[in-house]
Amino acid sequence: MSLFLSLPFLLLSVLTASCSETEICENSQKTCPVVACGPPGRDGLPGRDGRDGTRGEKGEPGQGIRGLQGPPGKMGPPGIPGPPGLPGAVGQKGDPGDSSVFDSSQADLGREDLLSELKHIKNWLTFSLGRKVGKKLFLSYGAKMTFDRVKALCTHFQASVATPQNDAENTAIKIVAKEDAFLGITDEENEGQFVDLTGRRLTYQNWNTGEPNDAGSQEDCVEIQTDGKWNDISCSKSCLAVCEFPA
Ligand code: FUC
Ligand code: CA
Ligand code: CA
Repeated sequence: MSLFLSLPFLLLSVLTASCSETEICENSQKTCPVVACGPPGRDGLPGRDGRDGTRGEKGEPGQGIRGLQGPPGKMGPPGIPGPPGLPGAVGQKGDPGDSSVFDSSQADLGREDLLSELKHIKNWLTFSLGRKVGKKLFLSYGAKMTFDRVKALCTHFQASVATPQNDAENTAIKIVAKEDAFLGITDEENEGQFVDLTGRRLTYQNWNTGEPNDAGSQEDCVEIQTDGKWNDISCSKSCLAVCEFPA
């Protein structure tokens, strides 16, 4: 074979060799026309991260050292005011007044108007706070204290410790007192002989069954229970203060 004749064959051989060694067969249309594709290409780059998975369960508590104590909490509500103290000593006599200073034009209300206004205010107070029976107005102080303190409190307000003299008064005290309250009755002087605070023997009584029993030989005061019945108790127990006012 002459060199001239063998040239096309030689060219085809060179072409075939270069194609099978260098081209990657990605697209069937780009493949080499004659020779089959070469070995598989190298691995591509890794894909992007997937989406977050679902939340796992709560872990066990840690065992690290305990944190510092937090700041103190908010202040609680104020307590109820204590009973007023005992009245102080009477002061010295003041200087005489100067009637020329009095300006009658300032006295808008006449005596009648003032009395009428006072009556209204008394009615409001009785309606909202107390119970009136005859000439007695019963008012609760709303706080519990020993018998001595109840006596001092009622005296301070020019009143007496509530002392029922009939069923109507006993019911009024029961309504005013929302808890067990002291009555103005004791047997401190003579055991078993109950008297009011002026020393008079009782003309009305409403003892609970089995009372008075002087339990523990220490019961010389009297409480009215929420059902209106009476029980003798220790004077150092704390009960509601209920006073009776002249009305
Ligand atoms: C009854 C009363 C006492 C006391 C006691 C808890 O014995 O007579 O006064 O209240 O109960
Ligand atoms: Ca007694
Ligand atoms: Ca008793």
